[in-house]
Amino acid sequence: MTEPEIPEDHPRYASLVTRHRIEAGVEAGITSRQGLIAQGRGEAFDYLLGERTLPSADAAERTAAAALLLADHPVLSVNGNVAALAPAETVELADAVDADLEVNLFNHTEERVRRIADHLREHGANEVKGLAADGEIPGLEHARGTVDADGIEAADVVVVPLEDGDRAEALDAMGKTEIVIDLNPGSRSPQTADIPIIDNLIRAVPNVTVHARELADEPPADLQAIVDAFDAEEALAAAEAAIREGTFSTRDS
Ligand code: PTJ
Repeated sequence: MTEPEIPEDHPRYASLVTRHRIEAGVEAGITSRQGLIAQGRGEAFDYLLGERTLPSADAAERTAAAALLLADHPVLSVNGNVAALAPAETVELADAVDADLEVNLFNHTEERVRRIADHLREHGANEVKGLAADGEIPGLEHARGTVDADGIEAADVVVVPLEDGDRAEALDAMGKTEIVIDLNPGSRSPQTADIPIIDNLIRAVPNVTVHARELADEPPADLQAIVDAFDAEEALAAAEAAIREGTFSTRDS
């Protein structure tokens, strides 16, 4: 079924569209097959969260916008799932906060980096980093630690959606401000993050953009106050509580 054929009033419309995009991403050589499994895990957590942006996630998304606007060199890291699920939205966020886009893959192949970069350009990106591969994240073996020297290696703030725990820890050890988008609050990546966003990527990315546009003219001191007031532990705890205490509504599968 192609995207337009899924009836919009289907109770699981958003989930079906998402699945279709991931499937199409695999077929186009953009998303890894492991990306399908990652998507399934994410869906389970999203279901438990009620497939909504929690108030605590919205606060994290606003804080992420403030941190990105304050950054000297922000970079949005794009993997195969991000490219399949939200290419235009990711390009739009990069524009709103003046960030670089860098393809950075867990299962790295040059071919897939190239395809993802092309895909982002088709969705409006100008420059896409990730092909130079002349930098490194120290402490990781070559393929998983390869980045661009003037991209992620030089960044002060990085957005890493759906990141592997080892790499999130290694980026943290480099002293970067890390913004992680992940539906699992128990995952090591959001637990390592300065700003964990426990929300579905497809809701989180556009909402960070909305906040960035609202905050664009705020003085740096006010943006800094938003960042300083944010409590990462509290955000993780709120998401975990919502998952553990949420009422299971009957929804069509
Ligand atoms: O394209 P590559 O090679 O860089 O590979 C990307 C994946 C995602 C396959 C790779 O990084 C991976 O294997 O990730 P993990 O370790 O499975 O972790 C994925 C995390 O993302 C899990 O905690 C999921 O719950 C979460 N997740 C999955 N889909 C979404 C999500 N979080 C937010 N939004 C989603 N749509």
